[in-house]
Amino acid sequence: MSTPQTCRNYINGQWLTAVAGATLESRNPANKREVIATFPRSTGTDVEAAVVAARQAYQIWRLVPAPARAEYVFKVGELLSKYKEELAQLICREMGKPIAEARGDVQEGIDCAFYSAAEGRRLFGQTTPSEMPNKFAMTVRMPIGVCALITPWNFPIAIPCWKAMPALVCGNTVIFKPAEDTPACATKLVEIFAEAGLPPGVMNLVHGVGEEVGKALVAHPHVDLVSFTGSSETGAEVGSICGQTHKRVCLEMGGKNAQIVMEDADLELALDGAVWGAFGTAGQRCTATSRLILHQDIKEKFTAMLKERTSKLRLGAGSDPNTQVGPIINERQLQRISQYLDIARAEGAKVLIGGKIATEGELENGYFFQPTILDEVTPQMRVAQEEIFGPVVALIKVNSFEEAISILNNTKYGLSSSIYTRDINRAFTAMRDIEAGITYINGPTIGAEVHLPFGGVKQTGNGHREAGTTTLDVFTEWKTVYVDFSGSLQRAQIDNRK
Ligand code: UN1
Repeated sequence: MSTPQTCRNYINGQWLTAVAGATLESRNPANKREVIATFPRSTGTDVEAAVVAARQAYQIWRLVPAPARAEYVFKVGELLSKYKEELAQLICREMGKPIAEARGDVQEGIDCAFYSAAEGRRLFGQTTPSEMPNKFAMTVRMPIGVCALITPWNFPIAIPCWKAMPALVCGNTVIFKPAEDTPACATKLVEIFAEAGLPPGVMNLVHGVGEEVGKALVAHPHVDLVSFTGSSETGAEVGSICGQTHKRVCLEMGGKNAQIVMEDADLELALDGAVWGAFGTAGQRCTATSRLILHQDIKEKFTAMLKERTSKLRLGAGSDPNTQVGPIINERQLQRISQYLDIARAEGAKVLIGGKIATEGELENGYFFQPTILDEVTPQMRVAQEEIFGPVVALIKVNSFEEAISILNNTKYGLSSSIYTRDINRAFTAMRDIEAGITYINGPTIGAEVHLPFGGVKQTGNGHREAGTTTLDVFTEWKTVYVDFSGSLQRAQIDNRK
């Protein structure tokens, strides 16, 4: 066990302890005795200092040409590549995901850096003809100001990158509030931004508890935008506080993603997708497959195949290259998953495999939950409606394609979705009729790429899309500019009409 790392806040280019001095610690979820890091339990005073720094820096940063701003982000991408292995090992120890997935988490950050940096030389606006002669009209993107980025622990590098990189290229300054479970990952990431040479105050980091630091940031009158990824419950609070002052807010929240397997599907392929979608990252992705909607003709066969494959999954610490399913992030989440199993049993679902906290051998030292399949689930059950965020998948039997789509849509969420079929007509009909921000045809519900829009419909989000070019609409405001070069007053809607 190595010595715990001491994390600090990063405000106005300086590494600082919290003014009130209290600290918290993060632990290895595969070995709860191992403290990974201590970090400041910041208060409103630290938030205030970060907001002042970010506001001041904004007045300079917004005037740096976008291609020059983007060069810093490009440099961050290079440094992320340099430190990829070190970061992946840290993710493994602090968040718990298997090492290959941890490398993927960093890779997503690298991809996002190069994609966002290239946008610095575009940030396209529009020109549009005016209705008046000798008048020019254009629409340009303007930065918004100080952005608070509140991020979860499940992608401790990728998700902060999705937010911070486009925010900075667009000319905003940033205050990053990472999840309490992954402060060391966040600190290393901000060290990299600092090493890239960003001017003081452009990127700030404030550690602490969501209820304290997150809330103070969201409510602060000089924070102009909040970008939040997390639970729907917290997202609703964030949204309502922002609503009081019409603060810009981008919310990415829960999912209850389903994979449909039709009777004509390639079952081996659908099986690979289901196992990866449901149990990858131990089901702790907002895009995780938590429902499998199976056509009655293949239900029995597919269920047997799934059970067999699930029984062979190797649970363990993420640092072990043989591990396929890592730990659950903390005790609270582990208990939450366990409670959903009690609910499932009480509702009449059948636990086909798994269903318990795993404690065999070394697993006892961490927070592990057995990969679990719930059978005989009906669409109204809570386990078919609520996000569990663990390695638990619910099987629902259907008689037809139409029923499959209707059950898939029957939740308050709408993030990711998937259908396995060889029928092109059904594939396109599904693409049209599924109510979700993302639909995969013959692929699992996880695995979004950074250069495409990411987000969901219904209660998954509030209409925004991160990633892709759509993220620019989150981090900029449109300004419409009219230039009248006629030298006289031209009255729109009046002087050009008889
Ligand atoms: C999340 O779980 O919040 O599509 C993001 C995926 C990943 C991102 C997941 N690229 O599964």
